[in-house]
Amino acid sequence: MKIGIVLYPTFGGSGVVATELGKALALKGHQIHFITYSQPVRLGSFRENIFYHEVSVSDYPLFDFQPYETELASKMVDVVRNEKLDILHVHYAIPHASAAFMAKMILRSQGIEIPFVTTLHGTDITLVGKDPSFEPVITFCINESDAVTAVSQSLKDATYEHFNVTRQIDVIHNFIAPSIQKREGLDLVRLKYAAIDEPILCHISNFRKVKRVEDVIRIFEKVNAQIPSKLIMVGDGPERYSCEQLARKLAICDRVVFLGKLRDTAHVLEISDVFLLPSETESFGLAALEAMAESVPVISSNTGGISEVNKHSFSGFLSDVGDIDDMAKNTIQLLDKETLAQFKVNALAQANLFSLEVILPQYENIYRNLVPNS
Ligand code: GMT
Repeated sequence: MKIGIVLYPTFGGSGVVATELGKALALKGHQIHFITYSQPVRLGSFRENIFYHEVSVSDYPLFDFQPYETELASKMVDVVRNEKLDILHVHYAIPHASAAFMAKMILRSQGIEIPFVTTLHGTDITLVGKDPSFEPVITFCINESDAVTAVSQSLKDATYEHFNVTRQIDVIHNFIAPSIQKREGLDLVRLKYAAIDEPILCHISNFRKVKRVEDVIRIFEKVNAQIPSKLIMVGDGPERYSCEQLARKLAICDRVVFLGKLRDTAHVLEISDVFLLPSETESFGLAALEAMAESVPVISSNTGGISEVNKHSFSGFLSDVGDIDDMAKNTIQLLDKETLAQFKVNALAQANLFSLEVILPQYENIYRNLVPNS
């Protein structure tokens, strides 16, 4: 099948899922055409069956705001027509599903029928979607999609709750991408960050407000007071500065390392003992799944879809949003040597429920239902 994938190419979870999905489909022999404004972070080097079409936004002086959605729709029309695509799969409702609808209508006027699948990832529904000014467009483009998927049951429920959506939504969870090559000499790498008996706690995100990164620092301060440890913070975003300030104020900055944005976050997870994800809202929590796939148990909030991936008292612990005392208490409990060893095994077992082998066929079924003769 020839599939066009439209995504945000940045460090966000939706872009990671869309890119890894495309790479996995390409390995199975599908021809994949990524359409977006810059090379997706996880795309990597030359691969068979993968093509990338860049949407360039012209800088016309008359416009205060450049019309990305229009340029994207035009690019979709061009790629569908010239590459003879069978289907479009857009990740994120706005502006991708609305641009796909426009492209579909333009192509129909030229005698070409193209179905499009919309995958809802979360912030399009839970945050952006709650801004009433977006509501009519989001409702319309979800209802006009030929198939809609959501990354958790929780997100599916939220979509029905906040929008007048009449079409069926299928839940297809996030999945684990094929793992990276394990590094040699991990113990030596680990020693660069922590003493031999010091646990390493880790957080990876885009440091948006919704991630509650200051909670990460406060949880760590409490844990470190009982069990001397290290905290590795990966990523960057609007809350990074206040987080660094907080670490200084609490006089723990010699125990906290801010690494900034990294492509291969799995290398940090390999040397970590516990992953912290205290988010305000999280439709699924891909970062938690990626941690568990590296045998790292997760201390998280119990919001949104996180409880569909992190199992309380098995792969980690869940607490109410903002309950840093409970999260610190759970982390200390988890750092007991035997408990940690058991939870590491459990975390990997839990992550394996979301393997590519389980999830990929669910997307292929959706495509096949819409393009039966390909
Ligand atoms: O979490 C982010 O800030 C990025 C965001 C995105 O839209 O790219 O991630 C969302 O999609 C991921 C992939 O489906 C989910 O695993 C994340 O939970 C979700 N983020 C939120 O709901 C905050």
